[in-house]
Amino acid sequence: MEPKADIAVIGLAVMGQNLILNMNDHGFTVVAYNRTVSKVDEFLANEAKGTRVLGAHSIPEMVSLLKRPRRVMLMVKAGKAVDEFIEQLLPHLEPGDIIIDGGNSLYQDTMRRTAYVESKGLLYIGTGVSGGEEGARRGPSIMPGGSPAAWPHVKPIFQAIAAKVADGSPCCDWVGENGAGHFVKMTHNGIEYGDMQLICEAYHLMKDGLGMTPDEMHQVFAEWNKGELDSYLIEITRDILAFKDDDGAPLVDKILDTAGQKGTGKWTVIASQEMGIPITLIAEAVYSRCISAMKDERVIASQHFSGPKPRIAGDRQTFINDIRKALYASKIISYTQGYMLLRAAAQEYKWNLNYGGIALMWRGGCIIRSVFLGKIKEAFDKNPQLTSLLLDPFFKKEIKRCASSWRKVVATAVRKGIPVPAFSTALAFFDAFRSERLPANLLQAQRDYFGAHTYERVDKPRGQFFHTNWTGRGGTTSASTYTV
Ligand code: 2AM
Repeated sequence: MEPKADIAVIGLAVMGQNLILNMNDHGFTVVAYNRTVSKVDEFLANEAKGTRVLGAHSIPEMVSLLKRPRRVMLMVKAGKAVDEFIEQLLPHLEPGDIIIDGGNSLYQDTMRRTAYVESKGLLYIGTGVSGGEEGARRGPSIMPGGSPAAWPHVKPIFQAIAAKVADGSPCCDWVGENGAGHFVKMTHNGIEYGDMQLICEAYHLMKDGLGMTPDEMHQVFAEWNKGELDSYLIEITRDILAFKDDDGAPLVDKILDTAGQKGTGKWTVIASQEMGIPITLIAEAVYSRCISAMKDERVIASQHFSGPKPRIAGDRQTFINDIRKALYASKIISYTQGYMLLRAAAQEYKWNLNYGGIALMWRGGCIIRSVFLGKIKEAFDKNPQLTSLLLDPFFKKEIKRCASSWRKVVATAVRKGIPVPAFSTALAFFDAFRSERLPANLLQAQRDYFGAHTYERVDKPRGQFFHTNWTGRGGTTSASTYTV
């Protein structure tokens, strides 16, 4: 019998199962396989009952069911499970076959695996898949990178199952070579951390500063979701605030204030440190989760220190509007920083990233999907060489429109003792970025004073380095210049 399956999916956790059902809905024949083989039969007897999905009980059986070139997608835990499956698959596949990793793998791992699998004559794709369970089932955002020759064979499946924007464009396109897809997915997750933290700071200000109830805040988020902040995360926040526990009280108030994390935010910050890119807002978002997790220490500290009374005087609606603008301006900064990171990575790894295309992939299906990303797409469509989102005429105008509210919110929060690390770091970044002159002249003097690290001068051409014997005691020898 001719093999008839279009693709195999290994890994029957919720994301894998939902992707299989989504592929099935779009007319593809999928073979399902899992390390714990009993899950294959369970899946066929339950969720996949009545579908075209085939089950395999071994890798050779799975491979025998696939059309050529064979497409095998891993939806397993990131890390060693991916390497183990690659090793198990290689003896059963042939040159030209394609291994796809759809998990949240670290981009450096994907770079290594692409080179390794290509060295065996096969093709490799590492792809971000975002949208959670619901996205995987109804249309995720898919961000594939790896071996370019693999893309034409995977494109029809991925673009069929991906989310679509209003004009029908799929939220999936080729990102770039080796680790580019996973790098873009990682950056997406970092931005997601930032978006969530910004919403939490707005909530904190409304709750403690304005003394609002969850129902009142529900109304505010419902209103915000009709304007420039229209997005999935604002929408779910609206719904969370209205959700009642069994006793009729708001559930959100009963949830312990300690945040978890799985590491993609941290990876984004590590990458930014390695590349010297200030993604300050994402970094604050990661650290805010860390502070939240120090619950026991916070409880003790709260008994030692009191702060100002948090209640904010003045017209409530006016301040709510100020918070909305502060959130919006901070969000513009966060995406500006995220795109700076993408640009630096493209340069470092020689990826030809399509920045407007990335905004389109994030426009629908994924957790950060929003109307705002449509505006980012427009900005890069108008000017693909745009170096900073802030310099796009639309975003420039928006930042200017929001600036005074943004300052008012940050200043008020500081006076009232309400922590707003993401709002305030965004504002500090903006003020630094728009400064022709920063105090780093003094910093360079300090470095030269204690370490003879040399400095450049404002009255001499760039690239000439000077050393001063600041104390009269040191020598005239400078340390060789280096950058960190
Ligand atoms: P399992 O059902 O056999 O545990 C999410 O955890 C998915 O990744 C599941 O399909 C799980 O398979 C798989 N998985 C996790 N760790 C694995 C490993 N070390 N090797 C193979 N599959 C693994």
